[in-house]
Amino acid sequence: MKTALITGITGQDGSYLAEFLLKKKYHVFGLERRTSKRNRESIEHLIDKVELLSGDLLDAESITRALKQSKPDEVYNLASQSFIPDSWRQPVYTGEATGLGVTRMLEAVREFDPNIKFYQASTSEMFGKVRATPQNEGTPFHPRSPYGVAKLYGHWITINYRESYGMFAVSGILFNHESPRRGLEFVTRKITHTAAKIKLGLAKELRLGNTSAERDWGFAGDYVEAMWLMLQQEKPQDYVIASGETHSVEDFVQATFKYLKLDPKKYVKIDKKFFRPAETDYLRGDAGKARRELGWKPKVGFEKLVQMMVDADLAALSSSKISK
Ligand code: NAP
Ligand code: G4F
Repeated sequence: MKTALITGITGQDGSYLAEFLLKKKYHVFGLERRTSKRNRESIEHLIDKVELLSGDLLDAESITRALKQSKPDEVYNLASQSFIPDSWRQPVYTGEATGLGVTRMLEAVREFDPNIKFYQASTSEMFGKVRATPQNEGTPFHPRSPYGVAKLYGHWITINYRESYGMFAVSGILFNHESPRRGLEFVTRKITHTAAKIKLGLAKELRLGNTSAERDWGFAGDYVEAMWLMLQQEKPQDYVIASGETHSVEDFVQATFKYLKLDPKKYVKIDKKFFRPAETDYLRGDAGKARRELGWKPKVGFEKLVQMMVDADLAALSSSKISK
């Protein structure tokens, strides 16, 4: 039986990855922050199946303690301050958690057991103001947010530990991936959740920022498999994981409202408050290397993703409406 330690287990990807690894018969440990309000909604159904350890990427000792307690074969470093607008409001904190946090993880792994395989959650936000389309592993980076800059540091320090110490440390450069467990502040879930509320008479409008921005969206459940596959290879390498399709935020709105048989013109308002100081206008990934070498490809397409998220929001909101 293999053992894995997942940082960020309470997040969207952490919960899907924990489920995936449990199906593969892993012993799963998760690093969880002590926060004023416990955030276990996405892993409530897994609480008896995983072991939660207290820790924070800002606290090196807590990471070392978690490694000693779990003795993992594989570490998946998914924890980060991942909401881009907050990275302008808290740039130093974002650098600490999303950037330096990776070094704390790598250094703790190196000192405890350098044979542990390490996965770093890199991101398409590192491409930012894109220099070529589609973006692949060779495309130059130009991050457009403090978050993107911090992630780029995490990306390069992972490569540096691989090259300096021969560690099996890899980065998955994942393009946007969504699900019914996506945080409500991210645009896809904000759209499906608010539109479902409108449908049920619980909201009157949906306020959005830049609806011209274009993203390469996939389903989180498909993308966690790629993380695992990267750690099963002979050689440590970085991979782009993407759907290869681009849609605008406006397309996402249209697909959601069409599915709910609502007219978006009646409800969607543009609000300057949600525009960013600098924007990543367009992303489209080329996951050809992952397809060839990992045998990975996405299963859930754009329309299916939208419908899955809308259905889940409608069901959850309807049941909470009934219980009130
Ligand atoms: P998410 O839902 O925002 O989850 C982030 C997780 O990190 C949460 O469990 C959070 O814990 C934890 N965390 C935050 N700060 C921490 C700290 N200082 N110490 C320990 N844990 C901390 O993110 P996600 O969508 O699952 O994404 C997973 C990872 O992939 C992130 O690193 C993200 O930046 C990256 N990524 C995501 C996407 C995407 O489209 N989803 C694409 C590329 C890369 P709490 O519950 O305590 O807040
Ligand atoms: O859903 P978003 O907040 O995702 P964003 O900024 O692309 O970041 C996500 O994907 C990255 C991978 O590329 C991850 F690394 C990162 O951790 C995160 O998971 O915004 C998507 C687009 C942006 O262009 C934004 O300006 O939607 C636009 N948008 C328009 N109105 C909005 C809104 N975004 C949000 N969050 N809220 C709005 O009201």
